[in-house]
Amino acid sequence: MPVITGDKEFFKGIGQIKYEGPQTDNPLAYRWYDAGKTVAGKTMKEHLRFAVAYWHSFCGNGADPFGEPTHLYGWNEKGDAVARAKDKMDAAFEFITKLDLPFYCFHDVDVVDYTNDVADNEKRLQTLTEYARQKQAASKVQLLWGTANLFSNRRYMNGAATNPDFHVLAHAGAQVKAALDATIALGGQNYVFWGGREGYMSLLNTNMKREQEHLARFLHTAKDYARKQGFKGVFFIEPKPCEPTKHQYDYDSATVISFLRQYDLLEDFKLNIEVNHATLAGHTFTHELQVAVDAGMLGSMDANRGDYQNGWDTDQFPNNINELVEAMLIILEGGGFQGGGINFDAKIRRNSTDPEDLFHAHIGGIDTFARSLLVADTILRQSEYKKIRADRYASFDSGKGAAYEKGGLSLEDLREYAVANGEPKVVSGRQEYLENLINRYI
Ligand code: XUL
Ligand code: CO
Repeated sequence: MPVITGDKEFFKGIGQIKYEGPQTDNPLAYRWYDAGKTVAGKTMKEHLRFAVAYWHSFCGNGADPFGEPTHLYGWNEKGDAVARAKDKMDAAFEFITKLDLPFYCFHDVDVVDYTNDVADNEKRLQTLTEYARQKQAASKVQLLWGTANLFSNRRYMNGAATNPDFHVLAHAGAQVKAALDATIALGGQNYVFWGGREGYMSLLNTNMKREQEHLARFLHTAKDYARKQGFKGVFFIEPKPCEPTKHQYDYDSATVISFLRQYDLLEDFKLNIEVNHATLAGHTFTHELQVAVDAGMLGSMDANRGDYQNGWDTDQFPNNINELVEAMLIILEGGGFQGGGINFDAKIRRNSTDPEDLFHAHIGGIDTFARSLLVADTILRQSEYKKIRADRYASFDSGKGAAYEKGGLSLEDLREYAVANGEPKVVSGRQEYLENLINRYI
């Protein structure tokens, strides 16, 4: 049931979004997302764990570096900072409950405006945390993860945890403490670190080794505090190679995993993989997912898509069924998310100005994921997809190949085998066959 506060309805004329099936003509209904439907042993709701991102949907206003706001929705307009923040939260919970989604995610500064006064900010966030607690109780919506925005304030222009000035780092610590307190008070299931300013613009003024050591120390300090407060959730690092900083330390999945290993953080931290960050790193989204799954580190996902013709983080809503089927294959085979879910870190375009556009964007993304889940599950159950890949490695399943895998062959043994068996056969990788197989099941 939608949660609407008093006579304040922000999305007038839009009721509860329901599953109506693929045949419906209703653009404000789900065609594929049937929350209670069981797929591969779990409901769709349990697999996908959708979350709405507070920052894009309730703080973004359509402004870009060249133009003023275009999204004039009427929340966050009247009264002081706390009154405006409550208004915005009313809008958020109305929206999330109309979509019937289980989760939301926020940065501290999304919830309520921050000033430069640490104690004032803490007070404001506590007030809104209490308000959110009531909203959560009334709606059953939960917090998937919280985070602190350590990149917008000008004090972070040279980094937060990696700032060369300890005084700035201390402010980052204060902010993370308050954001952790809020996350814990709201029963948040996870906590995210995205290091948009943790990196460098020029090595000429940067001691990279020292900055990375400071980053690790900061993560340990934050983690120790949260554990002391009883936080049982997972910490996520969200890799991104650049933007806003020229080079960011959390470059991609592989880089982050080796950083966590080097600094003894593997036990508490996993990855939050974002589609458009993967492509900025020169990878496919599926590459980043597979690296995370193979390391047992797939925590969560920030869902969006980039633009094929330009090179920045456009954060568009996901709508590509082929790409998401390939992603869902990896997620399903990998056993799903560890702690996290699918957070729509995506924004409607500057010229999508109707409140309804926010619904169309989310419904489209949700349905594309739900449909991809169904297709991926069918491929895994009914097709020869897994067998074809397994068969490619069959020469390692027995005989000398198996002995080699176990470490039982020397370089001389390899030479002997090569000489005894002559030239290997030419064997196809069958890529086009597999691509067609995916399309066949869509
Ligand atoms: C920025 C980004 C962030 C993080 C949270 O590219 O993805 O919104 O998800 O700080
Ligand atoms: Co993100």
